[in-house]
Amino acid sequence: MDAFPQTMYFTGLNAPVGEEVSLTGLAVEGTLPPEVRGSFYRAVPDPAFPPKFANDHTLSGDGMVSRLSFNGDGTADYAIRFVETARHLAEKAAGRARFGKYRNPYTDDADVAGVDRTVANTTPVWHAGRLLMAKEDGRPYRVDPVTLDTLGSYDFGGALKSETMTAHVRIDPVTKELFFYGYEADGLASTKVAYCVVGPDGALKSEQWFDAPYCAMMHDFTISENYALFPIYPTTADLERLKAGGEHWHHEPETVSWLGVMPRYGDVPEIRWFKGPKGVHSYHMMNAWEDADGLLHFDACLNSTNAFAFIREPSGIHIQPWEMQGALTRWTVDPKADGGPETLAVKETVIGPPGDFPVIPAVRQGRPYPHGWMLTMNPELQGPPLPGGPVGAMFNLLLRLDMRGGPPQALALPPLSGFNEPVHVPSATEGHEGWLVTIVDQQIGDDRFLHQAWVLDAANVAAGPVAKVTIPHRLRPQVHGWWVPQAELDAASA
Ligand code: V55
Ligand code: FE
Repeated sequence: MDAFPQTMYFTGLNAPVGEEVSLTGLAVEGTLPPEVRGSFYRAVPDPAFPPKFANDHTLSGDGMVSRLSFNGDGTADYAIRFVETARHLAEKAAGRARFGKYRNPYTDDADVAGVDRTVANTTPVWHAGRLLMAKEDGRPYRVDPVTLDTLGSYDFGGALKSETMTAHVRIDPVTKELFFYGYEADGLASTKVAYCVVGPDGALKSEQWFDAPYCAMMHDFTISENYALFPIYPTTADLERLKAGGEHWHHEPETVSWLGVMPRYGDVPEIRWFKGPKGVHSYHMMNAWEDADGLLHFDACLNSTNAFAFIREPSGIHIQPWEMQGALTRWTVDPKADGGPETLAVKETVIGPPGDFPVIPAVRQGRPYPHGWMLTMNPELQGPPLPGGPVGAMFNLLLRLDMRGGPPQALALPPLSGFNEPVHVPSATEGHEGWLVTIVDQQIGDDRFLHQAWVLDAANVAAGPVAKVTIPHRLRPQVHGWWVPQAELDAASA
């Protein structure tokens, strides 16, 4: 196309920006807690060129990596750069899009066949002193955490066999190991999943492959102290459809979901499959944990269908956004129960509201957790939400959930404002819940937006921000972010 399509994916807050900037000395208003010292990295999809196809969407945008640094002297710095993926460089060289549909290389220009087509646009992952920009359709790109220079595609020093690595990794707070998987590990529409454990030194310790029950969009997973848990929801891929130039994903309302459970350090033949309901889907899990009886609890932001219209519609699912049902949902299983996939099933309990972008403190990963935070839509909003993001409307209510049954706490935004996913910043003070940092977007005129970073007391989000930084540049909605404390950045560059 000669111009960006005038669809919701490319207009308003979602209008492409594509400028690389570096701004220093931004003023922090309010009282910045001294503990909020470090960098907030964000993955921001932003297409450098109009797409080949008019029905393109947010998930195809070139990855940009952005850094908001809190300097410790009352100022902040902000920078954003493209990840120089092979794909971005190939398109820049031609001055136009050469790669076609989302995750369908059969729709690419012939002369880019074989070029790595990932856009590294989903999560900045920090582990063992390395910053990786990850997207589930390929291997991550390593980026310099200070300059944001792209250092190249990353395969754990040649050790990784999988062609893909998920954007949703889990880090054990005690062992500091990195747990991840790659699906479609050996190619398009494959059922092969690579389950990987990386030591605290960054060395890949194990990579084991297994077959999923079918090729599903496996966006996120969880670990507990003793298990790895792989959810399979029926958003599926088909090689023949891809070869015919179709969409990578169709959602199948009549197909069952599964939860695969294996001992974290076990062998893949030990995976047990528990049946879940038909047709459901979740992008993000809050956590998983084991109780005193050895039962496993798996807490996910579950929806009655796939949350993305660009997946539902080609699947023939025509419903309005408000017809979707969702809830923070717990699946409980007994990992030691007798039986096989014919008899084992999850026990489902609703434990929270609809919404997405669940956040927990890193120290609670895989453990019981007293509080969790997530985003949702405010049912009492007196005015329009802010159009933007991949579903077309930005979340406008931040919730702090008491997982032990106490009342939730909320921070509501006014009409035409939205939250991006917060990151949690730990506190060194015993008993302090820490802080949240989140970018808030507000529409202040026709195609005019105010973008601010808000710092919130995690225990008291309802009080509103304790500190704010206005970022004097157009920001596109982020996908995910990561907080890196200054001490870890200093240690990595030493
Ligand atoms: C998601 C995002 C992606 C993707 C697949 O938010 C799923 C979910 C930004 O890219 O490729
Ligand atoms: Fe995600």
